[in-house]
Parts: sequence; structure tokens; C-alpha cells
Amino acid sequence: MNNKHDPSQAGRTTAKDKQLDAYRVHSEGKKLTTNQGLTVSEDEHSLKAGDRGPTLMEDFHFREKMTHFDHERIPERIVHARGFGAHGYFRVYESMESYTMAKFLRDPNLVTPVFVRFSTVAGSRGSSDTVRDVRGFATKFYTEEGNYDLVGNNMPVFFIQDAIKFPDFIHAVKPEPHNEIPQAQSAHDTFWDFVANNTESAHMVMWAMSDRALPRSFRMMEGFGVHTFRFVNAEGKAHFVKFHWKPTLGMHSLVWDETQKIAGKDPDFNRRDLWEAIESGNYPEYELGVQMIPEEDEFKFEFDILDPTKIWPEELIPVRLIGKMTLNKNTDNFFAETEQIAFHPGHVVPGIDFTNDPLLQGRLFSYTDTQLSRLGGPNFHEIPINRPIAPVHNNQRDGMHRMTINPGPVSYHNNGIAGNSPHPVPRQGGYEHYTEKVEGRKVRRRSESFMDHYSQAALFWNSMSEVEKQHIVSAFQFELSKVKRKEIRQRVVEVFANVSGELAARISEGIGTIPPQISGTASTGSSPALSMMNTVKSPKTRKVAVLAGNRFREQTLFGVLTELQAAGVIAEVVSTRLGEITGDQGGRLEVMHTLLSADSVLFDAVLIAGGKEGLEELVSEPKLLEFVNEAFRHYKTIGAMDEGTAILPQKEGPGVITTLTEEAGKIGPGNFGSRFIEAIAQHRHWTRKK
Ligand code: HDD
Repeated sequence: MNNKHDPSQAGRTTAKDKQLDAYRVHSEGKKLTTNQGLTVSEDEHSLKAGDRGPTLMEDFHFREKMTHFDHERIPERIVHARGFGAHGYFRVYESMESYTMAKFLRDPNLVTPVFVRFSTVAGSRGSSDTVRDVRGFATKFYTEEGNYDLVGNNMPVFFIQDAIKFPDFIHAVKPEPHNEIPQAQSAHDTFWDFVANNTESAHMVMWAMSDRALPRSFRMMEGFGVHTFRFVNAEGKAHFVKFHWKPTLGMHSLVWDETQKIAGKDPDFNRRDLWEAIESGNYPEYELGVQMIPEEDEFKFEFDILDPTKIWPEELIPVRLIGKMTLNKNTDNFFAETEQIAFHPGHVVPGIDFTNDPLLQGRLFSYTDTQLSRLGGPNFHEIPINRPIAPVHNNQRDGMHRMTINPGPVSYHNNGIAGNSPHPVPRQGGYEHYTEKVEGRKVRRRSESFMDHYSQAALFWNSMSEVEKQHIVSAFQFELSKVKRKEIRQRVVEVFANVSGELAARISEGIGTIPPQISGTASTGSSPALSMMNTVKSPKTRKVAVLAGNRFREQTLFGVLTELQAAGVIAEVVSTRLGEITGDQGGRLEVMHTLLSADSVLFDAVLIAGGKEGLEELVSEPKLLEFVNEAFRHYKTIGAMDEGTAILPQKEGPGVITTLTEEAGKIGPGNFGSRFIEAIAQHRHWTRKK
């Protein structure tokens, strides 16, 4: 049963957590045993015939240990192989019962346990977090009525309109099959050849080339169910619905140069960020939003609402925020939980149904099918992380790795021996499919209403700020300059000229293609909600590198550190060696990183402390200036106090905060702290001239 109380107040315990507890094994202080429970006396040496003799076949302990090890890997996911998950809970703000029967959306007192897995799509399990890619955002709600999976992405549209093209698209974006190059990147010939020859991908490609593909944090990106689903209420009335996740910290991205460097410096950047945020009690939060269209309005729009390459502009159909999800517990074991979780868009509860979106329809087959080989058989629902908290009773039996022991002779329906149980429950809570009227000829065709591939790609382009537009152009240029076949580059520019002549012309500059003579755009509309510039700005959980050495100016630094802490900013001291540094009045600070191990790309902002002696020591390391200059180039906030101002690349300008600015010539903190924090909240200072 779901908890009625708030788990964040109660030791983070949800009904799912209690269920998982039955499977947790704690080995502290325990004797080492084999898998048969036999106590082991020795675990360093295999059983041998004499000290220098051969290992004996009868060494069951060695054989068991080695056999288990030899089989410790399972196939990685065919897509979304690299992912990271966490537990949490969801609660609806107010009852949605006029729209849906789903119990977890009807009762604001109900706390529903969730598990979320974030992922990249193209890369292998061991690839880097910060590649240019779509991010998966898959949520399993363990509801009282069974598991509900919202298997979405951080972009609201998709590359293709029909699931039959999914294998083609994925083959094109994955490393090329003849040489398995490149890893986790779309910057290669086959991806762009696909784009050039499948113009339905144009809208999604705009998103993939935008900053949305480079999230600063899983905690700072939106999520989308992508497809149009259906809400059905107790009277059988249906609404079309699109799902959104809105992060309370706003949407923020890295810059491209930074992502590439982070990929080497800390390939686990996004997963480490999520792990650390949860460990330190900064629980990520996302509000659940819905856009709803009454069934009778299906054909009132310029676009087909079943087309997964189209958004419903928020200005046209507002997003109603209906609840909040909080992630408050890391996994105990990555493999058992994050790797073994199995999502499926077909895991629904009463009140939530499908539509005829041909991409969704195909997904309904694929997800169970893939688990059969990935998780080794039809009983993957019995793996602890996949078990619903609702009871399971049916006549399914046997198969690989069956855990449940079903007593009795009956495993069929209808039966007389067991009083016909387990029995279906019609019209009393049993899932009933929406009785949509369907009629038609069998055809292998796409609806005419899906044929406009460019209008919303143009809508997206028009909605971007100039900075975002420039990033999109640079992304196209980067990717296309990695494409070896000139004719593909040329075709891509021709395709995107249909979106916007300006876009095509700007991409062409520098990649040697000839832009077609088109000056118009496929749409003049714009949707301000699509730009990331208008997002929530908060300093909370931002990471600042504090560059300081011995005899730092205590009076100024300690005050600012206190202010940063109060604002929820995480400050970590970077110096020449680990240990402690001592201030000019004897105060001490713990050094978290050395200039050798830290890089500015791993921080949101830099703070240079005052104190001549310590600064001289820091500056003697060539890395120091590189650290500051790189943060400056990446538009980050740089604060400098007292003598620290001497090493700034520019003494003033957007996001450069100094103790000089206010009281020129005088040393003193003024309102430095609050100005610095305000600048950090801005995330980046795009107007900076470099
Ligand atoms: Fe998919 C995994 C999201 C289209 C077939 N998909 C997968 C995951 C996410 C998505 C987030 C990772 C789940 C996890 O963390 O374990 N997929 C999407 C979205 C799509 C989409 C938002 C379009 C709107 N997917 C899609 C199509 C197909 C698949 C059209 C096939 C017909 N997806 C799969 C899969 C995966 C998968 C092969 C790989 C591992 C898994 O399912 O469990 O079945």
C-alpha cells in the first residue's frame, strides 16, 4: 500500500522501499559463505595439489566464484544503455478525477513511490555523460493500481513518425557498423545521411542541435511523455493529454566546448551531480504538467495531434501543473536497481490509455520484447525493482528464473476447482480499454496530416534567442564538418533551407556548402516557452571553485562563504595542495581539490580570494590562469576579492564581480556577496565580450 505520509519527513520510507527491504542483504560482521550457505574458511588460494601444484577440479568454491564472475554482465540496452536512477515519490496537488480515474492522480494525500532513470540514447554503458544527445527521462510510478511507466525524453518530439523506422534511425545514429566509430555521437555520415533522406526528422534535429542536448544537470532539464496519451474519467469521457516534467531549478545547459572537456575530465559528470545532490539532501524536484484537449477538439489544430514530431505550443494549450515528484534516495546497488529496471510505455493504470500515434503503437510491442533477451526471460517483472506494490495474481507459470511459488493444481481460466479464481473484475476497477471507434482499410501509409515536416522546426528556430540560434548554427557546423561525404553536407543544408533560409545560409558559412536561394521560413510563429532564456534562475546547488592559498584574506572570504552557504551555493576550495590553508588571522579552510585534479569546467563559477602571498603561490602554477580564463570563456560568473582582482582577464563586464566595482580603489567587501550570488543564479553571462 502507498504511504499516506510524506516520506521525506519519515526516513524516506515508501511502500516500495519497504518491499525492497525484504531483498536487501547486509553483510557487515557476517561470515563469508558460498551461494549454498556453506561457511568458507579461506578465500585467497585455490585448492591445489601441493604448494606449487595444479588447481584441483573439486575446488567447488573456486568454480562457483569464477562461474558467477564469468556471467556477471547482461546485454546493455539497445538504446539508452547509459543511465542513472534514483528513488523518490510523487504527489498530485489536487484531484484530477474530472479527467482521469487514475487513483494516484485523484488523491492529493496519496504518496506514490517512483523510480526514475535518466539516460543518454546513443552511447554504450561506459560512454560519457555530457555528449550531444537526447536524454531519456523514464519514470516508474509504483501505484496501488499497478505500475505506471511514463517513458519519456527531455525533448518533446521525436525523429520519426512510425515505429517501423526506429531500427533504421538507431542504426544510423549508433557507431557505424563497419568500424564501430564514433562512440556516442551523431556527428558522422550515417546520422546526417538519415536526416537528409528522412525529412520528418527536421523538427527533432533542431532540438538535438540546441542547448537542450547538453544539460548542465539531470536536475535542470525538462521531461516529456512525447506522445499524445488519453485520460479517461469514471464516466468514460476522454481527453487527449501530453505529459511534461518541469524542474523547479529551471532548465540550464553546458556550452559545447565545456561538454567535450568534461567528457574527459569527469565522464560521470551528470550522474555524480545527481548522486551528490541526493546524498546532501538537495532533492531534485520536478512538477508534473499536463496539456489536455477534449476528445471532440481532435481536429481543431493546424497540426495532427497524433503526430509525434509536433508539439502542442504551450501558448495555445497551456500546461497545467498538477503534482510534484521529489527524488530523495539513491540506489543501494546500481545493477540490481538501475540496470535491471524495465520500463514499458504499455504499463498503464485505469484512467490512462493510448492513442493511435503510430510511434507509440510500435513502442507497445518493443519494450517487453527487448527485456526477454536483456533480462533473460519472461519473469523480469519478479526482479525486486520491477515488482509492483499491488498484488499479482494470474495463471502465468514457470519460465527462466521463476521466483514465485504458486501452490495448487490450477493455472487456467475458467476453472471450477479454484472457484474460478483468480477472476477478472469487469467494471469494478479492472482495466478497460477506451472503446474508441476504429474503422479503415489495411494500408501501409502515412496520414496526409503528418506530411508537414518544417513548420514546427521553423517555430522552434523563431523562438530562440540570438545566443541560442548561434549555438544551433555552431552545432550544425560542428556536426557537418565531421561528415566526410560532401554530398550529404550539401543535402542537409538544402533540407534545412526549407525550415529557414537564414538558418541554411548561416550553417553554410564555414562548411563549404552552397545555400539554396531561399530567404523565407516555413512558419513565422514563435513560442516563447521553447527558449531556455526565460527559465527559473536560482543559485541553489551551484558549485563554486574558491581559489585560495595560505594567508588568504580572512575577513572578506569568510563573510562571503557564509553568504554562499546561506544561499545554498556549494563552495569548494581549490589550492596548490590538499590539506588545510591558513588565513591571515589564523582561521583555517579545508582544501577539497588541487589545481592538478580540478578544472573550471567542473564548476559553475570561480571565486578568487584575496591575500598576496597565497595568490603568488597559486599563480606560480600555470594551470591557475588557464582555470580562470576558461571559466571566463565559458561565460561563468567570476568573483575576485582584494588582490585576487589582479588575475582577472577583464576587470569588469557581465558576470565579473569584484570588490573594486563598488568602491574603486578601496579594499572592502561592500555588497560583494549578494552581487556574486545574484550573478551565479544567472547561470551564464552570454553578453560577455571575449
Ligand atoms: Fe524507447 C528504451 C524513450 C521511441 C524502443 N526508450 C527507452 C528508454 C527511454 C525511451 C527513456 C530508456 C528506459 C530506461 O531507462 O530503461 N523511446 C523513448 C521515447 C521515444 C522512444 C521518448 C519516442 C517518443 N523506443 C522508441 C521506439 C522504439 C523504442 C519507436 C521501438 C519501436 N526504447 C526502445 C527499446 C528500449 C528503449 C529498444 C531499450 C531498452 C528498453 O527499451 O528497455 O525497447
